[in-house]
Formats: sequence, C-alpha cells, structure tokens
Amino acid sequence: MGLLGSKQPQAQIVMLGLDNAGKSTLLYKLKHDGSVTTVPTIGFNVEMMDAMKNRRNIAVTVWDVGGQRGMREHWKSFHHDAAAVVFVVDSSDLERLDEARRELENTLRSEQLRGRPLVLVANKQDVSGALTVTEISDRFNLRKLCPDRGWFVQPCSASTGYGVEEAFKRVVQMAKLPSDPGAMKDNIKGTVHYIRTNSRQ
Ligand SMILES: Nc1nc2c(ncn2[C@@H]2O[C@H](COP(=O)(O)OP(=O)(O)OP(=O)(O)O)[C@@H](O)[C@H]2O)c(=O)[nH]1
Ligand SMILES: [Mg+2]
Repeated sequence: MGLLGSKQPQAQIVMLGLDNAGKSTLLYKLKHDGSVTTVPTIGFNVEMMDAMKNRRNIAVTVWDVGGQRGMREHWKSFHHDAAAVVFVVDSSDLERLDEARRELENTLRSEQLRGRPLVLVANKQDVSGALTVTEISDRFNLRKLCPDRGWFVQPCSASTGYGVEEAFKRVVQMAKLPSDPGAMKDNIKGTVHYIRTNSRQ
C-alpha cells in the first residue's frame, strides 16, 4: 500500500547545529552508509527513512538544515511538527562550543518545540582532543537547559559511522508521534496558548 493510503505513522525530525558540525555527513551516512563529500548546505536536505517504533513501522523524515549564520534565522521554519530535535555539535571545535550552546538555547526556547525531545550528537569523536559526552553535557548545562523535555547525548563520528545508527534509533525511540499521549497534551497546550495569545490582540 502506498504511503498516502496507509495509516503508517509519520515522524518529522529536525536536525540543526552550527555550520561544519557534520549534519549532512551524518544524514548521508545514515541513508547510504557511505562516505560522502559535503558542501555547506544552503537551504536544507531532506531524506525519508523507515524505522520501527513500538513494534510499528514508521516513516521518518529527517530535515537537515544549513547551519551557517545566515541560515539560522530560517531554523524556526522547520520547528513546526518536529517530533524530536537533533542538535549536532563538533566536539573538537572547542572555540565554537559557546556559540553552539547559544544557538541550542535559542532553539529550545521555541514554543513549537515545547516538550520535544533532544538528541545532542557529540560528533567528530574520531578527532583527537574531542570532548567526551560527559564534558559536552556539562558544557551545555543540559540538565538545567532541558527541565521539561527528554534529552540524550550520543557520541558519534559521522565520518566513520560510529554511533550513527544508535543516534537514529535513539531519536526514533524518543520522538513524540501525534498519537503519543504526551505529544497530544503538548499540542493541546500549544493550541490553547495560541488561541489565548491571539484573542488578546
Ligand atoms: N573528522 C571528522 N570530520 C567530520 C565528521 N563529520 C563531518 N566531518 C567533516 O566536517 C565537515 C563539515 O561536514 P558537513 O556534514 O558538511 O557539516 P554541516 O553540519 O552539514 O554544515 P552546514 O551544511 O554548513 O551546516 C566536512 O569536511 C566533513 O567531512 C566526523 O565525525 N569526523
Ligand atoms: Mg550541511
């Protein structure tokens, strides 16, 4: 049966992070299991994949959005309907960790992403001197940053493939599908908030 005619659940995953973090490399490693030469993403890449969640086959759409400074104002256009957020960090780029943290903080402030789980991918673990998962969690202060959403930090090397499948499985496992009670509650809350805010104007 084709996708349109089926009741197959869908999950939209939005993948964000600074330029050069390794998002596109990760996407294509996951999709094609090959090494690819990437160029900085202007706009976005999108891929669809099948996955299992709660013993059901689901269709996952992964949006890989360019991370250059000029692209970041467009990130919010991809928040709508996201079942989970993947934020990719270059764990070896110590100079830009604060910049990455600030962008993650901005992203998580989004009303549309309220309650959506976060998988922070600590990428480039193959580079010597890369921060460990514990160091990344501390530097991003994730415990404080994510009081009201599930979060997980996945060590990864998009180049070698280390942690790539695990990252995807984790995202799928944590993603909130529209049929999840938690997601429904968040949707309802979001809608009520929207109506209240707009009826005051
Ligand atoms: N050593 C190493 N290099 C990586 C890894 N992942 C990505 N890279 C390299 O990092 C550079 C940037 O990778 P991209 O995947 O294009 O980065 P991006 O996050 O998509 O960047 P934008 O599209 O500009 O947002 C490329 O030269 C990749 O080969 C990794 O795990 N280890
Ligand atoms: Mg890219």
